[in-house]
Amino acid sequence: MTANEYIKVRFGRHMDQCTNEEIYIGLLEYVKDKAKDREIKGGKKKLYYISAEFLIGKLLSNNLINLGLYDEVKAELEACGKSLAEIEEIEVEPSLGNGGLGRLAACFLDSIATLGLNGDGVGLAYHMGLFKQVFENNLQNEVPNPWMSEHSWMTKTDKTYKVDFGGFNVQSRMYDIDVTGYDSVSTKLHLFDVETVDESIIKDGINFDKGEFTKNLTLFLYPDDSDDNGRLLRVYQQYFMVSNAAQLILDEAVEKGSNLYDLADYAVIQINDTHPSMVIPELIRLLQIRGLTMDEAIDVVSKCTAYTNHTILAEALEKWPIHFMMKAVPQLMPIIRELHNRIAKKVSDPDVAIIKDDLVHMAHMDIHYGISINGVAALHTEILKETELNKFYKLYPEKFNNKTNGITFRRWLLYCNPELAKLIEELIGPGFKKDATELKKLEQFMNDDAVVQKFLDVKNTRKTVLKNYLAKTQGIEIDDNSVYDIQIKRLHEYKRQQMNALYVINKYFEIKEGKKPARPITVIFGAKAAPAYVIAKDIIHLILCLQEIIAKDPEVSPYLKVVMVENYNVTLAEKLIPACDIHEQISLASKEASGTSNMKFMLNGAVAIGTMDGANVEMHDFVGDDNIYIFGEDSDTVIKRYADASYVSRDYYEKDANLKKCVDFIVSDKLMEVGQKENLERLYNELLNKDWFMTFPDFKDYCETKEKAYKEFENRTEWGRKMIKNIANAGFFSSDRTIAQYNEDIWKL
Ligand code: Z16
Repeated sequence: MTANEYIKVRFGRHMDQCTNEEIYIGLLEYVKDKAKDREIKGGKKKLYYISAEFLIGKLLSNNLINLGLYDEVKAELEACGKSLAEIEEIEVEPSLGNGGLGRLAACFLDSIATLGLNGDGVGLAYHMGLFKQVFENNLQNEVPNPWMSEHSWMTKTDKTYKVDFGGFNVQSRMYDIDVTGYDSVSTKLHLFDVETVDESIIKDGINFDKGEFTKNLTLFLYPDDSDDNGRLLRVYQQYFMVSNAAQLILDEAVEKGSNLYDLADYAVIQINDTHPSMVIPELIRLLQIRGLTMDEAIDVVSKCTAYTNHTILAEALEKWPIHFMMKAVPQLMPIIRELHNRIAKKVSDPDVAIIKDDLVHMAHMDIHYGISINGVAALHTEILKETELNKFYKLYPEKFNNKTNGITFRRWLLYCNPELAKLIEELIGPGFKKDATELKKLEQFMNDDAVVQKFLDVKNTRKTVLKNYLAKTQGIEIDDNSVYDIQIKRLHEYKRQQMNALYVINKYFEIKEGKKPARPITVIFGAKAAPAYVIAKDIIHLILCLQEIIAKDPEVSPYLKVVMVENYNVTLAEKLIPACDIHEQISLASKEASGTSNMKFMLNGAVAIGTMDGANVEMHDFVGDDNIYIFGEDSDTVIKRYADASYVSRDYYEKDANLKKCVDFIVSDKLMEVGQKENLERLYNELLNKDWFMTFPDFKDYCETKEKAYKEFENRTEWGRKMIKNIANAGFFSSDRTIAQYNEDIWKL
């Protein structure tokens, strides 16, 4: 049945007689039906990817592509005067993640299904996604971001579980979202919810009553990224997630014939950051209830779980106070103590203990009682082994392994950049869609100027698409003849948006002094700050103030434009990334575990300016010095600076007149005209007295490297070759490769 026929049956009318809403609902149900037809016939062993976040993005087009229906449906719509783009606008993006970690989980689900692996995601059905960001008076405000509606990708199942907390219990319900593999099977994302959640307790912005757990349990996603906001509610959420997951895992194993002693033949669990770590004691607890001894239960569970670490930032390695655990999940504490005692008997070093200073170290539990621990890029895994987790590495060298992150090429090329996908297919055939390494074949065209021109043309097309999109959706005008220089990621000091802002100030002064750039520059930012992260919000304030000042300055505005897009999310990323010329990957070396937008930009023919950090290091290995702009101190230097506490930001400020001038501008009268004194002074003082992420030592090199990049951008043909080199070498960063490696080394499905 075609979509058209389906809609006719559903609404009793032909598509051209339906409203856009009706067509959307019709297509949604049509896709769900088709996905069901492809449901994987489960093998014996199954992967459970448990994650507090799945940043899946809109699903309609993605599913149509993966089901092979995209062209057909697009044509059917066009035949009755509709466009898929306008139907898509009706879909609300489910923002069930903060950033990289959640988006990675979504890319992984796509690849698991595409590779035909027996694996499901397990997470929470937060009623509100991550907050919606609105700008007012050059400041970030947060408002709720509801996304659930009557017609959604979630299907209510009849699975319900009882989850016990200290003093009360709740009944859960499982909702399923189909995960359609590309030209393959479909698997499932299971999201758990409680029926007692009450959206009416939300008041002014995103505030709500923190005490009423039955009403707020799955109300909000925690708006943190690499920041541990040590809240009791988070423990409740995490336990709710893993208790449901553990009950589901045991049920499914038993159903397939497990006697529970052989659970590891039926289930492997990937623990995404430490958020799902309580699945270990919870499974042990449930196995004891089902008749195993403590010894046996520990033995069984120790063969089933694997842990992924996504950051070395200490504040993000969760440590829960025992009194939190005793209040929320008292039934787990005897088990955690037992797990602790067994290790303490063998290893006396308190640094590897599970319980220390009345805190439960979740990562320590994962490492001692799991089969694998992996980092998310080569450098990151080395840092874990050599410094952060060195004592564990010495205990269990065989458990440590690297799995460099990846992205799904379906969403991040085929869907978001159809013009580029088409050009690639014309040049090397369609094989790259299933085997991303085939992109390497594009290198043969690097010296063919006519082909190079086609890549430049595609980029220009996408730049105009972005220009029109921003005009329509955000009321922002940009010049599509300018160079688009883009930094989009969560706002965090270690990612150093503040350094980019200082560069903007530097450029502002240059233009004022008569040194005009060869071509206008558009510096685009997109970033949400965690609502409680004060300095991050001050950095947003600075950027918005710069945007206003420069826009109002007729001497500067023809040459420089700053744009901070509002409410940066997956949908915006899909528009920004294909249009980008230069992308900013400027974290302080050693701090960005991997980064994944860097891979998306590379695949779409943008050239990076970046530090030797995270996956940038591997990108550099692939494309070489001429096709990526590397600057700044390396991770060894940075790690030493922290170790000997030798960094004094004020020294740099006082020795470098240009840097001083830029930093002083933050608190200048000019900025105070549009900004808030309190915020700007706080940021200024932070940089001058702390600058914990060392922007000052890298600033000069950063400015010089950017000048070099802008200069080389003017040689259009040479630039086009750089673009091709990047695209041709992006194949390694397909999440299909990453998932194949997880399966080969850890899951063994
Ligand atoms: C997150 O997005 C990441 C790490 C973390 O501990 C928590 C959250 Cl919410 C990010 C890393 O910062 C990033 O470098 C990495 O690419 C991404 O996780 C996926 O691994």
